[in-house]
Amino acid sequence: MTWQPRSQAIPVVWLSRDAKLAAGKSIRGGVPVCWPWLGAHASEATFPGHGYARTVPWQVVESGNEPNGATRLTLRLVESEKTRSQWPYTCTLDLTIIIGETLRMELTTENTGKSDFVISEALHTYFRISDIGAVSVSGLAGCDYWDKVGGSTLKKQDGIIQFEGETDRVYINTGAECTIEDDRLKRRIRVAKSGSLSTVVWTPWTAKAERMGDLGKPDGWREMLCVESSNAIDNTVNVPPGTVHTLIVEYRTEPL
Ligand code: TA6
Repeated sequence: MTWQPRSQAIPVVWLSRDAKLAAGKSIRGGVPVCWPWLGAHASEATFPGHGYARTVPWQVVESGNEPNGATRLTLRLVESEKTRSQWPYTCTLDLTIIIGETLRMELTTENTGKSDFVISEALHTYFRISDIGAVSVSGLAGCDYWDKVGGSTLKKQDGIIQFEGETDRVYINTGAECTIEDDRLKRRIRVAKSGSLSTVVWTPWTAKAERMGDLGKPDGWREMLCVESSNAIDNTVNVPPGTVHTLIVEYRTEPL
């Protein structure tokens, strides 16, 4: 739900002061696991947005210390009648978190059944920034993206990303590392990834933040920015029987 390496005076992964920690409710902040679909379900309007993984119980299957002193934790999604009713496939979903001066997360889908299935997914990470008007994101110049604000339009990124309003973009066909440049906090956050060909960049801005109501009054939304390593839209992933697919992120900070 948050991450603050010892070298940092404030968290790198943000948690809303109005986050609601209730069973079945997604947490506003941290790293929501969006799986086995990102966004609305393709056909079932009653199924939860961003899949069910982030609102069902997980169990700890392994924990330990890394040689460099980091802590390792592996969680496994617990299947149930409910999950099987929304996802009729035999599979496991594990999340390995290695937390220390860097934060590494490995989201592993294993198809233990007899038929292929297709997933879309994201580690929907909320990063702590000084102010949305003072940061930029580099690394996606030249990439195609679906602009989700006011519909869905395919565009191409020109240079760095700066923010002047609601921004909700799915960059496609890119394995690129992104960097959040934060002049006021004098820090860079590097967002490296593998097993991911999409990156979502999102800020709700004023009106959507008001509607959502859990980003922290009066303008907690200004202190966060989502850069989500994902596989979505053109980059959904087919997982054949007996195979494993892993999406990996690694976050680190650097002084600016
Ligand atoms: O990843 C961006 C997005 O899809 C936005 O459109 C916004 O809905 C955000 O996710 C948060 O979604 P949530 O279901 O957590 O409220």
